[in-house]
Formats: sequence, C-alpha cells, structure tokens
Amino acid sequence: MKATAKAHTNIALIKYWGKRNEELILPTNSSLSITLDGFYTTTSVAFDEDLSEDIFVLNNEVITGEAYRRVSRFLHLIRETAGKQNLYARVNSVNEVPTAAGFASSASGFAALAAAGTRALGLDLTHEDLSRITRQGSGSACRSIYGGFVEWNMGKREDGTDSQAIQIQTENHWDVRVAAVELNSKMKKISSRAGMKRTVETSAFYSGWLDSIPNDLKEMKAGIATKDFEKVGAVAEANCLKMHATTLGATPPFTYWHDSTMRVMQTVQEMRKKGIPAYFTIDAGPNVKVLYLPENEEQVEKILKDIPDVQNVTLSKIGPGVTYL
Ligand code: 2P0
Repeated sequence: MKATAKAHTNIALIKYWGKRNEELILPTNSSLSITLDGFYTTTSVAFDEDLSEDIFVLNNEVITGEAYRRVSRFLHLIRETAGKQNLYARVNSVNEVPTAAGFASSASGFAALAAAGTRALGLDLTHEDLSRITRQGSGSACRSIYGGFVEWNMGKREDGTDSQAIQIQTENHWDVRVAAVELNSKMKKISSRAGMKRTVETSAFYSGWLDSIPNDLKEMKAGIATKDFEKVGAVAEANCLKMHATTLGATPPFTYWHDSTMRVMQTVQEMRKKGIPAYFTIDAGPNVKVLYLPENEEQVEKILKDIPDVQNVTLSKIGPGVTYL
C-alpha cells in the first residue's frame, strides 16, 4: 500500500484560463504545454490502517490548513475510486521546483501525488485515466502526466469523463529550451484560481479569448509537427498576450505584470530584431519564461541576466512524464 512517483512541472504554450465547472475542474478551453526537465516533485504515499487521518509532509515540514485540506480532498477522490474510503495515508513530498525559478509547484505536485496514490491502492490506470483524476487536484497538473508536448482536451461532457490530456509528441521530438526568468517583485499575488474565476465571470474580453483558441491550437500543433520554431514561438507569445489582456477587461481589472515583466518582454522582442529567435510566455505572476533554441543558449542567458531587476535565470530542457521509483 505504498508507492513513490516523480512528476515534472509544465509550461503552457496555449493557456488554460477559466473553468466551466469548478468542482470537477473542467476548463472552458483546451490547452497545450511542454513538460520541463528541470523542475519536479517526488512523492511517496503510504496508506496505513492505523492512521485516523491523512498526514502531509512537504520538504520535511508537516503541512496544515488549506494546502493540507486540498491534498486530503484529493486523496479522498483516489480512495473513492479504489473503493477504500476509510484508509488514510502518509504523504511525503519533496519539491525540486525552486521558488527561485518562479514556477508554481501544483502541476508537478498533484501529478506525483495522483500517480503515487493510485498505485499505492493498486489501481491499474492508463495515462488518460490518471490524467483525468489528476485534473481534479489542479487543472494544469493533468498535463504533467506526460512528457514532451501535451494537449489537454477540454472535453464536452459535463461529468468530466472526456476531459484529460494526451501526448502529442515525446520529449525526444525536438530540443526546445525554456529560460525561467525570476524578477525581483513584491507584488501581492492573485492566485490563478481566483484570477481565472474573476475573468470568466466579468471580463469584457473573455469571449474574444475563447473565440481565438481553436485557431491558436491548430497553428501550434502544425508548428510543433514541422518543428517551425518561429511559428510555435509567435503563436505562444500572442496567446499569452491575449490571456493577460482578459484580466484587464475584468471587474475589477487586474494584471499579473510588473514593470520589470514588460522590460523582459521588450528585451525578448529586441533579441528577435538582432536575429536571435526567442519568444516569451507568462503565467499567473510577474515572472517570464523565454523559449529559445539550444544554439542560442549562451546569448539568451547572458542578455536575460543583464536586465535590471532580474534575480535569477534557470534553464531547462523538455522533460519526461510521470515515473515510478
Ligand atoms: C496554464 N495556468 O495553462 C495556466 C496559464 C496559469 C496561467 O494552469 O485552479 O494551478 O488548480 O485548476 O492549474 C494555473 O492554474 O489552477 C494555470 P487550478 P492551476 O498553465
């Protein structure tokens, strides 16, 4: 009744931004990501008949409060799936997702928890089944089940039975790199959960965002299939800008950008004018991720590190899906 799994974080090139069902975590649009090699979570789950409640230890610290409840609720879903409602678990998680890199750890965290938890209870699941369960812990986590290039199909059904991720290409298809640029920013954070909810409910631009997704997905998939970096980069950057535009159309309006966020965006666009193909994307925070090709790594890293307010630049390759240890 014990298992250990490792899962990597991912970065969306076509963003997930909004839910049609908050309970089941069903998205309003399909999304597409790459899994990253550099950042991962390793989680052991041990179910034990002597326990009267779950225990969650993260980086050697016992976790309580909302983070604990979220993990325990998710374990309950796994217990229900396995038909073992009254069995509690000891969860031990280690995050190799440096906060310095500016990544959220919920994607790798819930993917590793889902993989270890389901295996510990003897469930024999396909990757698609596992992705569907993982989705209910955190939406973006359902993409981290797979390595390489991954699409989360939003699905049509209201019970969520067709909303899961699939792999489009493995991590060996194409060597694209990502630089995670962490900025020196003390902005108060609006969680992605709260930010997407406000946007769906109030943004004047939300329908425009949704209308643009099918074509972005089509172009992105064509770019990945033909390894057309300019196309992949341009579509990813434009999709990110549209997502962030929706937040400015919300009531009350908000943005995740800091002035230094814009400085990095401008620097990336200037790199292109100098002939270095590089494109940015940004999630629900001020930090920037930059897509580039291996032959430009040294130049890109140096230029990014020289920008004022840049605290850290962490480089990553495309990584694998869930593995069991
Ligand atoms: C993404 N983000 O596609 C988008 C782009 C942030 C911006 O998925 O509420 O932590 O747990 O489903 O997955 C972050 O949202 O939200 C996210 P929940 P999640 O990567």
